[in-house]
This record gives sequence, C-alpha cells and structure tokens, in this order.
Amino acid sequence: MRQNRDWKEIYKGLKDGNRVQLGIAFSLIESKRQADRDAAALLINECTRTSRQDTLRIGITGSPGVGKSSVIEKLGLAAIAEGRKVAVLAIDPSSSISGGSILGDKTRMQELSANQRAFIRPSAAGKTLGGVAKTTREFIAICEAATYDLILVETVGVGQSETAVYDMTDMFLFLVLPGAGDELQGIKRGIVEMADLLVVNKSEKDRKKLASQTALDYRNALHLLRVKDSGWKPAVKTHSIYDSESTSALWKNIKEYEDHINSNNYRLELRRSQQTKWFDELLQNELLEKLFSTFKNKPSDLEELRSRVSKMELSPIMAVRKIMDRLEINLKHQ
Ligand SMILES: Nc1nc2c(ncn2[C@@H]2O[C@H](COP(=O)(O)OP(=O)(O)O)[C@@H](O)[C@H]2O)c(=O)[nH]1
Ligand SMILES: [Mg+2]
Repeated sequence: MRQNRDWKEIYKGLKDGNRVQLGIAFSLIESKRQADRDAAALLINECTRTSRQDTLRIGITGSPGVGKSSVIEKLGLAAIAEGRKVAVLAIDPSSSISGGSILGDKTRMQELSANQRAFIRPSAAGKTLGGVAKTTREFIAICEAATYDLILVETVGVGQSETAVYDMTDMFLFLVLPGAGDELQGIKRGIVEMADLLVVNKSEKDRKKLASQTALDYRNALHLLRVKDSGWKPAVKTHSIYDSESTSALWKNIKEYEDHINSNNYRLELRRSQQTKWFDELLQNELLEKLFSTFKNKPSDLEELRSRVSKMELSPIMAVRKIMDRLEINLKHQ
C-alpha cells in the first residue's frame, strides 16, 4: 500500500465489487501513515470523480435503543430483495466508550451482515466529530465506487452527529418511540424539522394504539412546519420489526422520496451541497491540524495568547494574526 500504483489496483477491485479490496480501502482511509493518506486521497479522488449519481444516501437517527440498527436490517433486506446493494455505516464520535453497542449493532443486523449484497461497517474510528464525519464521507465515496447503491448511515452518538449525517445524506429518517412527544420541544425539534420520514417504531401489540396517536401528533406538528427545500412533504409512519407490511410501507415511502428528488432534479442539488460541505469541513479540519502541528512543541504559546486575550491585554484580532503569522498564512490582504 506504499506506492501510488497500489491505489489503482484497489480502485479496480472496488469497481469489480471485490469485498477484500473494499476492506483494504477502508483501512487505507483510517491509516495515519502519510504514504497511506496520500494513496487514500488519490483513491477517493478517483472514486468521487467517476462516482455515479443514482445512489441513495439515507441518514438514520433516534435515541439509543429506539431500533435504528434493527430497522436498517429490515430496510436493507427489502432493498436487496429488489436487486440493490446496501452499505451500512455508523457514525459515532465516542466509539471508544460505546464499544459494546457497536458489537450489539452487528448482532442486530445478523441477517443483513451475512448477505453478500450487503456491507456493514459498524463505526468510523475517531475522537472528534469532525474526524469521524470526514472518514464517513470517504467511506461513502468508496462504497459507491464499489457498486453499492443504497447507503445507510446510522448516528450512534448524540447531539451534533445528527447535523453531520444530515449534511452528507439525501434523506433523513428520525425514529421515535410510541408516546414520545417530547421530541417536539427543544433541541429535538430541530431534528424533527430535518426529517423526511418520521418513524414511530416498536409499534405492535398493546403499543399499537398509542403509536397511532403519537404518529397523529407528529403529523399535526409537521403540518405546521414549512415544506422542505426539496418540495417533499415529510411522512410519519408507524413501524414494527415484527410486521413485514410496515417495513414494506417504509421502503415504499423511501422509494417515493427517491422518485421525488429524481424527478425535480433535487438530487443533483443535494450532491452539490454535500460536495461543498465536504470541502468546507475538510478545509477547516486541515487548518486545525496545521495549527496543532505548528504549536505541537509549544502549546503554551497558544495558551499564553488566549490568556492575554482574556485579560484584555491583546485583542482577539491581533492574537489570531500572530498565530497566522506562525502558520505562514497571510491574512493581510483582508
Ligand atoms: N418490540 C420491538 N422491539 C424492537 C423493535 N425494533 C427494535 N427492537 C428492539 O430494541 C432493541 C434496540 O434495538 P437497536 O436496533 O439496537 O436500537 P438502536 O440503538 O437504535 O440501534 C433491540 O433489543 C431490538 O430487538 C420493534 O419494532 N419492536
Ligand atoms: Mg444501533
């Protein structure tokens, strides 16, 4: 994996749908070695340059235990039954702590993981959300090159990871439990606003009636929200993993959304904004990395500047300018 020619071999393997090369591509992306990072950059560049536009990227969010992985398994199998290839990725900035849940996810998706037309990558490694988001975007590019046409991204972390996943997907699913109406308040309301499809999961047996009421509440609430930029009116569905008809209804709604964004060309717009967000984030990441590597040996210099700013000895603008001088980035023309 050390020379540039190797990425071409991996790329060819991806195009042939070779799972071994897919695994190698993933390790290349996660590698910290400079030579691997260079090769990964060339590989991803080729993947995005030649990428097909007709894939569907779905983000799935909801509280831990609501049933995201279980629903992904059901939807994945429904998609495969129609001849699609499914890649499942999870975004979890705190994966080191929740190692157990990742293991759980794999067992939750047993049938899907055994399927030759599915590829499951439990989690991108990384400590910061920015780092994990970067890796996940790269995983998506690799999976699409490897002929996977349905990409499901599960958010495992809470809070900011929803926005990160929203920014890299075409459709957003929000799972809630029967009776859980508190999502309509506070921060969670923002997530409801992002959703293209709201799923009241675990809707079976004695919970069925409550689930229908919850769905109604959400329908009423969504009615008051503005129509999304895509022109799509978000749907609310009840679902249970024990009711295959409810899964069919979900899958049908997903395909309706797909037809919708294809027919009004919104998919192209989504891809464009996903690319520019990727660019913006990468630029920020690289600049931060440059900052920390520049001050690696003397982090106290940064701290000292911060402290002088807080004591009002130095203005933020001059402090940042001093830092930029060290980074050899010229802001003087501004
Ligand atoms: N009764 C019931 N249990 C479910 C349903 N969906 C998921 N579960 C269970 O809920 C638990 C958590 O599911 P999981 O998919 O890991 O949730 P995640 O943390 O959101 O990914 C597991 O024990 C699942 O078997 C459902 O529709 N009905
Ligand atoms: Mg899960």
